[in-house]
Amino acid sequence: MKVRGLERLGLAAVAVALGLTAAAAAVPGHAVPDQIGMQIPVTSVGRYIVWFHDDILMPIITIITLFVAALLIYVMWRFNEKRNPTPSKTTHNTLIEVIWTVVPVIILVFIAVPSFRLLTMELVVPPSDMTLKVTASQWHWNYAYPKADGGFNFDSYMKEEKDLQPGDMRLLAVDNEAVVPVNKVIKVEVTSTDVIHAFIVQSFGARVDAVPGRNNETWFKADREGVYYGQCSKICGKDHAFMPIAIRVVSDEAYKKWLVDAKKKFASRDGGNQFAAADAAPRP
Ligand SMILES: [Cu+2]
Repeated sequence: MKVRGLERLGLAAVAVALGLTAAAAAVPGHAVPDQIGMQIPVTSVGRYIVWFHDDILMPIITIITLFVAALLIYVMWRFNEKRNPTPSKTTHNTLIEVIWTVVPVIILVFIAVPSFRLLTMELVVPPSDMTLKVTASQWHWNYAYPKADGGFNFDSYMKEEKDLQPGDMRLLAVDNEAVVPVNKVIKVEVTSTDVIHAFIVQSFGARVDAVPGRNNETWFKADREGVYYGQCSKICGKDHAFMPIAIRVVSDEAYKKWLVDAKKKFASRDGGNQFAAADAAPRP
């Protein structure tokens, strides 16, 4: 990991000020208690997001904040009633007005370049190896696999506290995880059956709204095996906080092995496969 000097310094100062213990180190896949900062990214898009935030935005934010704070302190000291009993009547200063208009414009144009690049990376789906159809409902997710992989689908519900096994994370562990192969471009088609939900997996840098009657797309290519968690990110009703997303990224062999079992386990659900129509009439 790159040392993110300015950010570390800022966070350390905040932690000291609040009397907190040092921030916990991030781990891939989920947040940990006391963590500050983003989850460890495992896709190119995720890494770009973290780079954009840590190396571009944070330094700019820090410099502007320190500059404005210094100006305020100087003004309070230099122009207080004792030191400056007769205030000047100045109302305009063309040079300063031009500077405080042009400099923010330059900063915004500078930020726009990586920002639009990131948008392009997120929105342009590269040729995909596999399509996962994700359907949100109040309050669970359904994952449908393509016909080539068995054409089955299954619901994924959060595990109740009484069902948690050792190692399961409360509010994140689910009964059926979505399993995908590592180093493969996975196109995710996202929709909803009732209200607007949002599919987001932080470590993938993937986020897209699940809108009833609409088919939204996102994609990821995870280059590290593991379980990656996300949560519905649109307030979607009373159990909004209890519909986590769990994606297990495994090797090709492990994926094929999982498919064999999953085909049997979820075979009875074939009838509900949302891919049936899509397979019959492929989109251009
Ligand atoms: Cu939701």
